[in-house]
Amino acid sequence: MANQIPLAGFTELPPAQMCHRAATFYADVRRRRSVREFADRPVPKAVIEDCLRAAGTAPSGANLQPWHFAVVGNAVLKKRIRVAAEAEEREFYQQRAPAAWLRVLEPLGTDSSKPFLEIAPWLIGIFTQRWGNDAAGERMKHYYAHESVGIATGVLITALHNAGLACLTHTPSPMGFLAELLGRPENERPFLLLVVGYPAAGARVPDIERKPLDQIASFL
Ligand code: IYR
Repeated sequence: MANQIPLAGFTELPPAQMCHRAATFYADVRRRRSVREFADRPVPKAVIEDCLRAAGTAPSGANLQPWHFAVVGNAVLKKRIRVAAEAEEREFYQQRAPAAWLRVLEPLGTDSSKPFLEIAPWLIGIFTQRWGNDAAGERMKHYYAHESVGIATGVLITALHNAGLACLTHTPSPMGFLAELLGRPENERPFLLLVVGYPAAGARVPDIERKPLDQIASFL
């Protein structure tokens, strides 16, 4: 059994405060929207670093922490990513996407043009490490790698929103070009590209709704 230490840092709240905090948190996160129109204003690197630290606290299979965040602020690299992503997206919208897929995307008003990849100050390429190396240098499978990276990404998105930033979970498909442009090793697969910054002045978003509680949960 691993060395066990006392659970430090857990704080139980009185019920009234617990209710208040749960309601306040919901009221805050429900304001989050995926944004596709970004301002070109800079965002301090230290904020991104702390949000990534928060993401790195996510639970993961066997605590193997099978994620890598490749952060891009460099204009030349952002341009390369835009060019490569738009090439894939043109293929997607013009040929690859089945009609049913295009139909559900219609309300979002997306197309193959992705100027935000150059305009937003930060792009975060999120990668899943499907395997790693153990202490002896042997290849070691990462369990629940995809689930773990999904959870960490959710923490990251929430941390960015909490810091007063907007983001977009962007999934140019296929994303193989990202691993290549960002020089990631062969044990990693791109999970998604998170576009981060301030919304453009007057940014607009699709008029969409979230399912109410009784449609997303059941109490048995
Ligand atoms: N990757 C494309 C298409 C797209 C797919 C889904 I699923 C979305 O929720 C949004 C877009 C694009 O980024 O335009």
